Amino acid sequence: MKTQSGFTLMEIMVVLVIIGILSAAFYPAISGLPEKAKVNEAKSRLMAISAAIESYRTTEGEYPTDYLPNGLAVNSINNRSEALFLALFSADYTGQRPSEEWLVNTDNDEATRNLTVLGNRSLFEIGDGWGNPIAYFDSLHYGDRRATIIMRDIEYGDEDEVVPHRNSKTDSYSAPNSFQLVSAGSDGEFGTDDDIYSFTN
Ligand SMILES: [Ca+2]
Ligand SMILES: [Ca+2]
Repeated sequence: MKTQSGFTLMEIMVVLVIIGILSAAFYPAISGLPEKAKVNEAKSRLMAISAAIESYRTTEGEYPTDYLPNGLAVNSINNRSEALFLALFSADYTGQRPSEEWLVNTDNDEATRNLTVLGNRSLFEIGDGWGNPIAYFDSLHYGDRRATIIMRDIEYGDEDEVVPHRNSKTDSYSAPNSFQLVSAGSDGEFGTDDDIYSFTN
């Protein structure tokens, strides 16, 4: 009498169906973890950068400007974020700084001269947990209503615009006497629900 060895087609199919059900059940939990960790990472970066900005104000007497010095930039992309980088990494500034590991340069540009402690002319931005520049607005310039253009990383491959946040009920600017930091969040797009702010609305 022959003994049957191996699996029948039916047995294999049952196993595949079970694997499918288990994957579907656990996928959201597994895939959600890195995103949640990145959101938390972005939030803690915004807090650390905010603390550095307050430190700058304590030592320099005013918030870092979000305007680049005249003639320094070669393009008009990421300028306000780059101005914040220049202020916090200026050779003259000795207060608190964000981590150098957070620096990105999504438009890959250089300044016409070296103004930072890093010893090169790279015009960095401070990035969020997804490698996109964090937008910075100095309250002195909210009223310009000029949209800052932020180049997102090459994975998204295009430009985006962001304006200072306003309270939806009163239409007045949020954080009216200080500054705003904005991360585009996990979707890499400004102006959507997952954006992360340095202030509470
Ligand atoms: Ca840049
Ligand atoms: Ca977003």
